Amino acid sequence: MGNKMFCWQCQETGGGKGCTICGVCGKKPEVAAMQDLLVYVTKGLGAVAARLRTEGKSVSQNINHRITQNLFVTITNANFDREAIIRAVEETLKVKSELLSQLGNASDLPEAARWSGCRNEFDAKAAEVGVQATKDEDIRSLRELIIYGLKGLAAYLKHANALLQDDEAIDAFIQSALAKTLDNSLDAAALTALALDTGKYGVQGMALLDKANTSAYGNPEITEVELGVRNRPGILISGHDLRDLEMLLEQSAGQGIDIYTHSEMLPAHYYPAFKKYPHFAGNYGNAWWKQKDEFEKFHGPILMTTNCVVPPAESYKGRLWTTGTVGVPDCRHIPGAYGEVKDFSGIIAQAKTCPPPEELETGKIVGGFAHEQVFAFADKVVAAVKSGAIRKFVVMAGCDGRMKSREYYAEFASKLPKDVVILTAGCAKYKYNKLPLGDIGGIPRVLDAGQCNDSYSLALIALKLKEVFGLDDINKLPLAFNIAWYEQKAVIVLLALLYLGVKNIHLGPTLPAFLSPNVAKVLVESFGIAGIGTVDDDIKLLIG
Ligand code: SF4
Ligand code: SF3
Repeated sequence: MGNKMFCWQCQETGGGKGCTICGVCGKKPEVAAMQDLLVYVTKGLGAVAARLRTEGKSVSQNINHRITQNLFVTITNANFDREAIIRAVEETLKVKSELLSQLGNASDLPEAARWSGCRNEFDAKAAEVGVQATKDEDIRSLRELIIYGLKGLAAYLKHANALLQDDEAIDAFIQSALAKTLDNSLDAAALTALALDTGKYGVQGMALLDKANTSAYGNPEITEVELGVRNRPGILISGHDLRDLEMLLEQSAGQGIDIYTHSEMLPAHYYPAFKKYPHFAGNYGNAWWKQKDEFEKFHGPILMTTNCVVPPAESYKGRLWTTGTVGVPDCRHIPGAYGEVKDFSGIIAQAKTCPPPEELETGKIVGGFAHEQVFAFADKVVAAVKSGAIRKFVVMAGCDGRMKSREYYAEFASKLPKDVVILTAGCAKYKYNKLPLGDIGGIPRVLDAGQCNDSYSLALIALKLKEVFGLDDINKLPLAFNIAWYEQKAVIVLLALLYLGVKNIHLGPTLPAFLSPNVAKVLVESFGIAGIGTVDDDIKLLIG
């Protein structure tokens, strides 16, 4: 091996192959090592929990949550705090040893399930258990595809859990899948089947989160969101956790400050429940990768509830706060376990001492086109398709990122024929949601369903259209998929779409480095997965 680290889980991985000296995201080798170890011990805990289940014993909610939180911690741009990750490893080893004592015979479990060690042994162990510990490139590729899908699924589950929604079947699946990534008897065919099964639970996980969000906050509705700023100090909240936003809005009401959303928190404005707060001011800035510049100009404190956080500049480090699975060394962390009310008084107090944000832009954008809202005007959409006013829909959901090659998506959106509608979700939309793309008979040409997890809404909309048009196959709809990916939530969305039978998905700006040539071949041959080409060629190919 000889590498100081090896990580290839995101689209921006070093040289398109793997980060080996330091992460392009800013992840240092010593943090990467503890993330590798956390994944390893979490696989071990999953294997022990899966065995307990096969023995007919119960697995507590605490264990379920520990596993999903650990996986979430290791997602790209979530946690850069080595100490916090070490504590997670220690806690995992502790609960694992308690569970092991409940098992009759554990000697046949994989080594990850039986291993224990103390802090001074962690680095040596981490060096043995990373991605490259699996020698066969196809097995390694499939194991990582599954693990990254599980990380994305775990993230979505964690948000549902925060709203007191659990689904034991999904946790049981995650645990058994983790165990299977340790099982050397499983061949490529078995692991390919497991990857597709992960997609099935991805759909279930996103459905659970959809239910959690809409039952807590109502169904998203068409909403205009302010892009400008007010003249009072503010707190900027980023990431995907709506429960954190709710608590922050409640605690900051009437305090002389405003709350602004950033990046993936923008869709919070679409929920009826948050509209009652007059200090919920608008959305500030763009996708995650511009945060260094934009956080500087915000002047007030920033709360990161999930990924994507970029290691901050010294100039605003003192204003960056984390909570949940996010961690940044030297930044303040707001604790709070499942079901607890977090205390945001510190960040609110800091906000009051700060100047108001600097204006980045003015105007409004519109969103809120989640399933119920789109179903409400389905007649109009169907009529527009039948009359030919809408020729096609293109799903352009997913992630944004810093690579220049992503300009492709802005160009693709602007060059699309005027009778094509974009369906989007996730932070990918920032490449085109502020372009003047107009509407078709009152239907905006960019329909934003929400966060990346709300890609579930796009799937429901597609299934609804299939039903309305009386089609037997989702692939017969006038619908193309041109998805931008960056981190592991996009991996679970992709696996979910494959499970739903969607074919010919274009994935860019590059295909994952973790797909070996043989695994990529299976995805191309069985599902028609393809990369992207030039904008003009792809418009011809996808729109005709
Ligand atoms: Fe590199 Fe991406 Fe891993 Fe960060 S998450 S170390 S950029 S592959
Ligand atoms: Fe964006 Fe990180 Fe993926 Fe939720 S905030 S989509 S990249």
